[in-house]
Amino acid sequence: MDQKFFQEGPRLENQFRTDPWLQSFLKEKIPVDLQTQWRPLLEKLGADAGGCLFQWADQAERHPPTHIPFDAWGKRVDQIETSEAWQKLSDYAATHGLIAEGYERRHGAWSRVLQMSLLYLYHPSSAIFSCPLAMTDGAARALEVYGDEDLKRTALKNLTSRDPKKFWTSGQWMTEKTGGSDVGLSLSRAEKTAHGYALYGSKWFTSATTSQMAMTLARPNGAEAGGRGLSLFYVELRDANGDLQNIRIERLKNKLGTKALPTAELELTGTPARLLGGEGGGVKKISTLFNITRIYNAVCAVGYMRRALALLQDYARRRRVFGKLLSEQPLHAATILPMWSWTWACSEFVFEVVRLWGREDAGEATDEDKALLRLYTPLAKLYTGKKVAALTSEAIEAFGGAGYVEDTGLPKILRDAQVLSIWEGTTNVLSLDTLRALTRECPLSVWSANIRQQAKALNDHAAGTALLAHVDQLEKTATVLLTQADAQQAEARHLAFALTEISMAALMCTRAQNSADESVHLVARFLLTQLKPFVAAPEEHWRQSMRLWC
Ligand code: MFK
Repeated sequence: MDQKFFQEGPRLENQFRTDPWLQSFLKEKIPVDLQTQWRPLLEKLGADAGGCLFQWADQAERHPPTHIPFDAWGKRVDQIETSEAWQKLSDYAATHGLIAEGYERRHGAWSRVLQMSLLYLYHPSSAIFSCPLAMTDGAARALEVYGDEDLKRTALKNLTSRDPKKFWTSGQWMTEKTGGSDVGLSLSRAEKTAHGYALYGSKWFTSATTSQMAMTLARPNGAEAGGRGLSLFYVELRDANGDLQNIRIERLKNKLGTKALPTAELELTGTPARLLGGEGGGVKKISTLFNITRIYNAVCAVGYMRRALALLQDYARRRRVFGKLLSEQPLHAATILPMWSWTWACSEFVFEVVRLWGREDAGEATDEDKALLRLYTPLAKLYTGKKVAALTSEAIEAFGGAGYVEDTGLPKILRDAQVLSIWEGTTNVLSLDTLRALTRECPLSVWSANIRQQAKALNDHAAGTALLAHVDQLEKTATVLLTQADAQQAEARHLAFALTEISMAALMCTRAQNSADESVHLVARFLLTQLKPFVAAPEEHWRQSMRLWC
């Protein structure tokens, strides 16, 4: 071999045009007139994801935010400086309607599908500007639901603006030292003032601290303990002079990844706030936000899975080893089979959630749609959060040593992907939320009836029979499990995974029925091979684990 050999690195072509799943989904699931209307915008996002967005994201990563607590004369200023590129990512998001598209509702019940397709293309080249966008969208929805007319005319307009000069982002300050998971333990207090409320307390994880506003929780004096005693508040960070309103920034977090995103610890020292939707019920009210950020999380996860595979596919077509291109090696093909299949399955499932969300937003959701949206939101978040970390790990391994070297840009994907199983609720918290959904808004019978209906409509009788057997098995086991407090908790993750995989298989088999796309058929067949009967683990195992290892 030539001593001057240099391996060509992976290139990113137009990320819309070259995305087999998104192209196929658009063609087979979206009304034809909308496809025609959407294509130019998606083409642009796809081109920019491998162009200007990619470059800005790289610059933003190279110039992470800094916290300047004091000015030269000792005055406390608490500035967070971010890069120019970070601002460009924000401006781009506004101009291209990354939030606005969901609220203008130009495409009726399909608006969220377009909006989330834009996010899917934008996110992997955004240095996680997608995180402020997620919270902004959640806040916009919370203002639609709980805001008064004044906030709808002002803050909501800014959050959903396409004008970069008017566009606002929002923070979501939920986590305190007492708990990211058990939010009801929050210690922040709200005192009534002549003009509203003043908030006091520590917020331990506040991302997008450069936002103009935030949604947060605090307990009014005398309110009961727990989540129901908390209230939801609207906060504007700065006054008319640009000074922080009784907010001290303690420090920026030094995180494993998401380095361009400013995440800070804050102290609220009498921060003026407006109550949203009356006192109490704070956890319930803020679930309006976090159910949206969880959908964003899932869209970002499949966006990252796609990005890892785009890079790997291009590389495998350039990398020659043992006399052949990597792309021509059977072991490579076998290795990427599950990676591609799960990416398709996850993408299809996540966009089913988005479709249901769009129907709910447009007031077109049936009771079944609403119930499934409630169940599928935690499932999509928890399942894709886990898969993306495993898949990006496998993908960087396929690059060999290059995957472990910072300046290839590959390790960053793995680091950033890891946050997706943590942020907005860990896998276990989301598994418990799945139980909550099953005991309240979406009884198991609603889910099983939906899957049975899909299975019975299949022309492929073998596939239909297999799906029915898995639903029967799951329902039998889970019905008993859901009557036992400890056992249902112990099995919650296992149950959530099984529900997701059966739902994905049904979705892909249903699509395969009328699909001309070979990949759809391959993924449907692959998924059927992956389903395992849902059997609860012996209780003595986790009880012993608790005794020996907890
Ligand atoms: C991207 C870069 C990021 C940078 C790094 C970030 C690192 C991570 C930082 C973090 O801390 S992220 C963590 C964010 N935190 C969360 O996502 C919260 C996780 N915890 C939960 O979701 C818990 O399940 C929950 C706080 C909701 C449990 O609280 P409770 O008070 O014990 O719940 P409870 O009593 O079951 O429910 C209270 C009400 O809310 C009930 O309604 P009612 O009042 O009508 O009875 C529930 O039905 C309702 N509810 C709870 N979850 C819901 C929901 N309603 C709809 N959807 C849900 N998901």
